[in-house]
Amino acid sequence: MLTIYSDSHLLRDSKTELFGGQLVYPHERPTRAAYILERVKAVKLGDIQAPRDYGLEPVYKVHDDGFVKFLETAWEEWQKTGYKGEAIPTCWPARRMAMKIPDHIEGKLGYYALAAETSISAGTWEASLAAVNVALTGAESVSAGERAVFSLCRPPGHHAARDMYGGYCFLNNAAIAAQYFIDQGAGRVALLDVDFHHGNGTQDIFYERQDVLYLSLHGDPRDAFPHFSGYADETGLGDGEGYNFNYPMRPGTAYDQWGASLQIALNNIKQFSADVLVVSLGVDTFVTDPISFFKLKSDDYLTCGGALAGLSLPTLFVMEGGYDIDEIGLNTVNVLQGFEQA
Ligand code: 6XA
Ligand code: ZN
Repeated sequence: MLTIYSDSHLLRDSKTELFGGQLVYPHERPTRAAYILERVKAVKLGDIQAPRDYGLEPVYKVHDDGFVKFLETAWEEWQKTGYKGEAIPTCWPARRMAMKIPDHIEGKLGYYALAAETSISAGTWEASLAAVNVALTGAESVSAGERAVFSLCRPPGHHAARDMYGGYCFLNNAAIAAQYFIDQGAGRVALLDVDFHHGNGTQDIFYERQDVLYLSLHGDPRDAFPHFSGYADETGLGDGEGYNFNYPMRPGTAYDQWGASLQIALNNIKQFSADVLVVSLGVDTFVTDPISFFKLKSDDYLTCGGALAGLSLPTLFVMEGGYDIDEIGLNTVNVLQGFEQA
């Protein structure tokens, strides 16, 4: 399997994550991608290619103009204030307040952030845009006839909505890739999200559409981030009604139950008769993940990859989360090898 990778992810190296009331070194850190790449090489998964540059047009197809411009200039604006730390939002347009975009960067951060753990730092914009190019290059290779491609994106993307960032995500790599497939003539794209967290951003982007089916297996939002999205009764709106499937699961869920939900999701993808599959691939479902509560084992990722291959669809894997860094390479590449060996 071909892997798309760029060193530009190293530009995203924030020093602060607001976690448990402390500022800690972020779980979403550069060594994640380094360890995955190391495993890709160790098992000789296939060629590793650098991304091409697609510019901003594909980004604007999925994200709001003002949001993109905000991300592009946020770090510069923040620095001009003279604040010493990284850019962290501290106030929001909460219930019954004005939904206006303020001029001051503090206000803009609150307007565009969906959570406070994700600091904006030097290089964040450049790395986020590079991750989009990694996803798009993978999508172009799949469009050109590759059976499956792995886009080793970092930072991740599935929490990034049309006009919101957070949950370690800025631009929605998988959604931008799905839109690219549509623009290349795919009639129906299935976007399956197997990261531990609900991809509220991807759901938001395609919620009123029936050309992109979104399905997500995740920690029940009653217990897990993003808490305010990912319930089973969120089924789509308008034209999109019936084209959004959430499978929330409780703390302690192991592969017996997780795999059963996966089978239901795969059956829904079959019924949809998708032309192409995009997988938002997170391995924070792993038993020892430091921020999650499922109990998947390393071998389960091989089984999962095999099940995905059963759809017999051209497939783009887009990297999302996973924070047990010692095992992230093994677990991620197990999905890809399970897929290839099926
Ligand atoms: C913030 C948790 C962010 C989760 C990020 C993630 N307390 N998303 O892995 O898939
Ligand atoms: Zn996650």
